[in-house]
Amino acid sequence: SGGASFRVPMGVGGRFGGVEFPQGMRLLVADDNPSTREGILRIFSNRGIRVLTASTGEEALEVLLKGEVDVALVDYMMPHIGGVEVIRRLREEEQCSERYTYVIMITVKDTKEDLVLAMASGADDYVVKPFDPDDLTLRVLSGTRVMEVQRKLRFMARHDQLTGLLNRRAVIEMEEREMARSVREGGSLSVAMMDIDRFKAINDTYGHLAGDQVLREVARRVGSKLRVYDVVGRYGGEEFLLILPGASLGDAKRLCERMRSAIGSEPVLYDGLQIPVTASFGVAEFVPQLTVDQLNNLADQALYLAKASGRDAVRA
Ligand code: GH3
Ligand code: MG
Ligand code: MG
Ligand code: MG
Repeated sequence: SGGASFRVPMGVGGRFGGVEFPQGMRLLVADDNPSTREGILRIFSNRGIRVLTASTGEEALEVLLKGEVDVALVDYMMPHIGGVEVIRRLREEEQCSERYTYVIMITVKDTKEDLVLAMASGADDYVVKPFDPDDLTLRVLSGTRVMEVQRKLRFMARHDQLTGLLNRRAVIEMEEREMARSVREGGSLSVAMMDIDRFKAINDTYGHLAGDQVLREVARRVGSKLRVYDVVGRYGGEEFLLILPGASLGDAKRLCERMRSAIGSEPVLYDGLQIPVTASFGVAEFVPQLTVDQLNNLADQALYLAKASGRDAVRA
């Protein structure tokens, strides 16, 4: 087969040249044959899908394990690490994450045994060389649809629907990641627990829908004061957890002061009502050996001090 394994088709992109892929999709083409790679690149160029290439199994695996590819076309026959092994290792890694890559095996082998082996190793689909560009386009399209659903589900699993912030699980995951980074790189890390003051009274006075609007607006005001690397999530009902990488205790207190003042700066408007709102903050600095629970407990204790001091306050 060699260079002839891929014939440049008439009118590349063919009848399905007008196919629209979901936005922001990334495609990996892993094949040791340069002309196959070029042929596939041509099919998908200027089609609204970003294409990366790999010429060895090792390279393919490196790209795939970063989890940044949506659909991968993986050649069956590559020297050293072949396609079956690439997919097998990818699937192994994916078991301990919430990521998934849609994999299409490219093969010249079309005996049942080889296809069974490819699919059993974790491929979602296969194409047989020499393939028809329209056929390949449609199979990739089908893969991007699966990945779009996966993206939506992943987003929903990590975000709070009311405020659009990270949810409790996702913000704790970020906290764990930043704690590990701080241990590794020795940088400062602080966290803050923030809680809206007398929120029950807001619900009781103005109604639950007004309370929801206050939650959304407070989330927006906090978000507007965050630095690029800061993260905020909805930790509980009207409680938020802030992760502040690089911030010493003093930095974190100053940051929270800015947020506190932004939250209380003006009333929240809802249905012609003006609802005054304030929040209290408890700040804690991470030191190695602390667990997530211990760190959050320290922030919680500081929050209690802020509440006890009369609320609308920051304490460490
Ligand atoms: P404190 O200043 O001590 O924090 O008083 P508080 O009233 O804010 O604290 P408490 O924990 O007693 O009340 C929290 C209230 O938040 C109770 C609960 O009904 C309300 N809440 C929790 N989640 C939501 C939500 O999603 N929407 C609305 N509207 N209310 C919520
Ligand atoms: Mg090959
Ligand atoms: Mg409260
Ligand atoms: Mg509370």
